[in-house]
Amino acid sequence: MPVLYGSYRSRATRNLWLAGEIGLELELRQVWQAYRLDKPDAPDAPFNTRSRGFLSLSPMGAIPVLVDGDLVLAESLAINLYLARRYGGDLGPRDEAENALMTQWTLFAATAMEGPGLAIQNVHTYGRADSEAGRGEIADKVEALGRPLRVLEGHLGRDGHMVGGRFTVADINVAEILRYAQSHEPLLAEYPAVDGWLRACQARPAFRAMWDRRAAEPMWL
Ligand SMILES: N[C@@H](CCC(=O)N[C@@H](CS)C(=O)NCC(=O)O)C(=O)O
Repeated sequence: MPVLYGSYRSRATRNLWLAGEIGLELELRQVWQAYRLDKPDAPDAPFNTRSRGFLSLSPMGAIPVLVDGDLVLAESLAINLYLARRYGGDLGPRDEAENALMTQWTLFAATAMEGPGLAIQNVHTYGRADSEAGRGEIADKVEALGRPLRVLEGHLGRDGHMVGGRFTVADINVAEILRYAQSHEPLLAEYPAVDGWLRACQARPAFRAMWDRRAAEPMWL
């Protein structure tokens, strides 16, 4: 059985959601991000991203990491593309053209949207949304997201899904990246096709099951 090293409050959500969609049994081995622990370097600290045993799997000290047989794979989006292709049936590509488009949209989201989205989420998470600096930062990041969101609005308005006219790994990868920016509620009002698509993705039972487990995981230890 493939083993996923990670936690529900991390980018492993992408992989856990996908595994739920395809009914793939994954063993989740809990790895805490070091910053979520009071004393990550203490000898009795829970297994975390600075633990020696984990660094031998992930020299970057980052989760998630997938181990499937001899394959050790980092990068959450690469893990999803691999799992979809190997185990996902129609959630993965049906041919090389779909494979290329799934890779394209995944990289599009990772490079054009993840940075600004995470910055918006951090403003909210760390309680800065009501300060002038926080509002200014959000405005900058919303502006940076304008161009990719207009591209997505046109694409989803025409096709309804990212690739192949059906729900695939590309929808999961893009939706999970866009989720960070959702913490700024007014953002998607101008993009009804993106908004409707994202809500539909997040209404799926496999997303809801992942989300409930995430909510049950403590943020800090
Ligand atoms: N691009 C990587 C980013 C991985 C990453 O930064 N993971 C975070 C959690 S979402 C982490 O492990 N941080 C470790 C730490 O800060 O201790 C991916 O998508 O897998």
